[in-house]
This record gives sequence, structure tokens and C-alpha cells, in this order.
Amino acid sequence: MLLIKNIGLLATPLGSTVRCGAAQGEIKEYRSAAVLVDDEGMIAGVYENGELPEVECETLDAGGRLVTPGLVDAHTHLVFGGWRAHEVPLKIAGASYLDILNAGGGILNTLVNTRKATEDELFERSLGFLDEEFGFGVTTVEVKSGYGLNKETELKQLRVIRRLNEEAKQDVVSTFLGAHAVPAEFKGDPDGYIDYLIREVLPVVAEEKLADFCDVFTESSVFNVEQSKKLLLAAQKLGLPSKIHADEIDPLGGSELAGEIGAVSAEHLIATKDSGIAAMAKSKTVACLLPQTSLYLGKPFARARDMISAGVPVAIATDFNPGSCPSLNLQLSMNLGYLRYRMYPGEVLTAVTLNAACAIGMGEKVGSAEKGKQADLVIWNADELPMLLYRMGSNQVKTVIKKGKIYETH
Ligand code: IZC
Ligand code: ZN
Repeated sequence: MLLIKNIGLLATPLGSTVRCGAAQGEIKEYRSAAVLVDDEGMIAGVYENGELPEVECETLDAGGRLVTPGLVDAHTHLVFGGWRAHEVPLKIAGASYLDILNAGGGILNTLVNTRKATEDELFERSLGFLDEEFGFGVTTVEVKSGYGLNKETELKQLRVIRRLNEEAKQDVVSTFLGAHAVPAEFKGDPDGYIDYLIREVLPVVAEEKLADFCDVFTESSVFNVEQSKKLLLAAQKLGLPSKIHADEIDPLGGSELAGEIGAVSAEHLIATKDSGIAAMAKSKTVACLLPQTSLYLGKPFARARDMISAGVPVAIATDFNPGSCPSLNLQLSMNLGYLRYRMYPGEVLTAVTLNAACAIGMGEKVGSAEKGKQADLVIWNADELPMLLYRMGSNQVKTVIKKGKIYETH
């Protein structure tokens, strides 16, 4: 048993399902709180107003600080070879993200380096990224494949992700993103590539239980709505729920498709139209917003306020990848959610805890500080939520606790 005591403020959303509309911002605040953790690393009780359980056990003094659930990063492309630092001067000179991809760079550049790397090299490097992210208070992470774009390398990436789940400090959820771009082998034939994925790759991914979700990049000069739908429905038949990279650059209809096929989440949503917001509200698809990518690409910020008003559950993630967001700092996404999405502190907290957990099928286990959930908690060098969101650029983590295990970080 472990008793975390002297918590000035424990702030958490409640429940195991998405919170949307006004409920997104309604969080529970326990003052002068304590959390009791059992020997399995699960929360056994939450106490407030100075009350303490009568147990003899190890204690951790939170020093009157703010405590929240561990952060959940619901969108990363964390397993890749190489970097893409050379793209930034091209962008400064005026090239767009899609210009670079269409010229054979971007994702296709990362593909070359990911195919080249061995499974062990990818694993070691990714484990390092997860360690760095843990230091920012992130205790659960979703990781996508999508830099192999052939059977061999997609499966290699997915095996690395499964190994990360076993060996990293975090819980790691796996998403198959074989439809991330059209590889040179299928240049000009996206339909042929989608058929190849459905025929040759998806059945193995499902059979070997290498992924929890199937995702697709629905975008101009990548995959259209029809191709995306075909792949996602084939994956659903094999038991893989859907995610969609939708409306990142052009509003092709990805968010509308997310609503139509009941996708668990739709990602980016920078250019989403009213029809996409309405469709997602109806299906309760989580809008997984990636504000650091807007910053990095010089694009507008997603319409988070309109989404919340319409009843769409909103999550916020990093999008860590070598092209459009080389950042593992989810706290910076929280700052941008506050300042640029104009989300209130409670809404932001829900977006990086419970709603993010629900976006990756982890809402029953993590995402809130409640009896029966995993004891995944962060003690912050802040005393109130608005302070946490107001400070920017510094890592405000004091201590990270994962399944009841204490990791002193700062
Ligand atoms: O490597 O460019 N948007 N996929 C879709 C990405 C960004 C990651 C990348
Ligand atoms: Zn992405």
C-alpha cells in the first residue's frame, strides 16, 4: 500500500466514458486530499478535507501541490528512423507539407530510414522517446505504424510497439496506419495499395493482434474518402475500430466519414466544416486535436470551441512525428489548447486525461483519479490548474506515479 498525502488540490474528471459539452469542463476538485494505492497499483480510495484512512503504510508527501491523473497522449508516430530537419528551410522558402510529400520527401523520406533500421534499433530509440515523454508527465501513449508502407516494415513497426507496451514505463496502445501515404511501389495507384493492405497486411495484423485500431490519412493526394472507408470497414470486420486523420489540410469529408462509420476518434480537424462537426457530435467520435502541428505547419487552430458547443468530446495530443511535430511535450499542447483553442482549464485537463484515454480505448483503466482505476498520477510544481496552463516552456512535473510506482523526476 502507498498513501499519497498532503495533496493541496487533486483535480480530475470523473468516469470511464467521454465527457462532452458542458461536462467536458466539469472536473472534480478535492482540497487537502490524499490517495490510497493498493499493492496492485490501483487506486483504493480518495480522501479530502484532511481526512486520512487508518492504515500503516508507505507514504509520499505531495507538499501541498496540485495532483492530476497521469497525462494520456492519444496520438503519436513515435517509431521511426531518421529525422526531417532538412525540411524546415524548404518550408521557410515556401514549400508546403504536401509539396514536400508529393516530391517524394516527407513521410516517404521517413519510410526509407524506417525500412533501413533494424527492429532493435527502432525499439531502443522509441524507448528513449517514451522515457523523455514520461518525464513530461505522460503515463499512457498511443503509437502508430505508417512508415513502412509494406508488409514487412509495417509489421516490424507494430512488433516494436507491442514490445514497448511490455517494456516501457507507460501503457502503450497500438494503431495500424499502413495507409499513411502511397509508397513508390504503388505510385499513382492508391486503390491498388488499399487493396494490397486489405488483402496482404490487415489479416496478419488482426491475426497476430498487433494493433488495437486502424487509422488512415484521408487527405488531398493521399487517400480519398472512398478509399479510406473501404479500408476502415475491412478493418472493423476484423475487430479493429477506426481512427481517421481528417481535415488536416483539406476538408475532403474525413470528419463526416468518421461520424458515418462510428470512428472512435478523428485526428487533426484543422479545416473541419460544420457538417463534419455535426457528424462527429452524433456519433460521439472524439476530436483528437493536435495544436503543436498547427503551430509547426503555420496552419489555423482547430475549431475546438465550436466542437465543444456542438457536443463533440475533445482530446488534445502531441502528434509527435519527425515531420510536422518533433515535440514530446504534451504540456505545450495544453498551453496551446488554453491559449489558442480558448479552452478553459477543466476542459483542457479532460482533453489530456479522460477523453484522451477514451480515444484509445483506455477509459476503464486510466484517465481519472478514482477508486478502481490505475494509480497513474502526476504531482506538479504548481498549486492550481490555471497556473499549470499559464506557465509555458518549462517542464512543471515534480513526480510521476505509474501504477503506484513513484518516479522522482524533478
Ligand atoms: O510524418 O508527416 N500528418 N502524418 C499526417 C503526419 C502528419 C506525420 C508525418
Ligand atoms: Zn498523425
